[in-house]
Amino acid sequence: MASVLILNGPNLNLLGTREPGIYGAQTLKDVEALCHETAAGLGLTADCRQSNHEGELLDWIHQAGADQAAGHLIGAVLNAGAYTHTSIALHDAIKGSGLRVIEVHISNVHAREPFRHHSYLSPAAAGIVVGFGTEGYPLAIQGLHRLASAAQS
Ligand code: CA2
Repeated sequence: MASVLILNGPNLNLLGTREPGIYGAQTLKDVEALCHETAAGLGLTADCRQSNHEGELLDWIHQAGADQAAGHLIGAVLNAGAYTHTSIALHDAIKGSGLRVIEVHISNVHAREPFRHHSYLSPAAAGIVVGFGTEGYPLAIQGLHRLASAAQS
């Protein structure tokens, strides 16, 4: 069975513990359960990971590119947190690995501080889901599945 990789970056382990007005009340565990359920409905398994370390995210993206090329993975849903706005390294990893990535943000970053308006990842992403709260994750998995299926046919 093919899988979908769900990557969450820095501070997303704090979901549901603070700032519910911005990020909602669901914990990361709740979000991951939603991803497992969505993936199962599409005949996929979800591999959910979170890291506060840029290098670990880079390593996972590199490996995922190889897994996608081998046909084991349809791509990744990536909420890179604040690295979205700072990391040329993540941009280069997505491009260099060939990984199909849907960029997700729980909040509508464009309605927030100006420093959140620019993403280094968007030009490398296959799609973007922003501002749907944690429902953005199932939406991104569904969109990724459709893109991957279309690429096969
Ligand atoms: O809206 C999103 O999903 C973000 O990627 C979340 C990042 C933020 O830096 C991006 O600009 C937008 C922050 C994740 C931190 O999450 C927390 C959750 C609860 C309490 C504190 C932080």
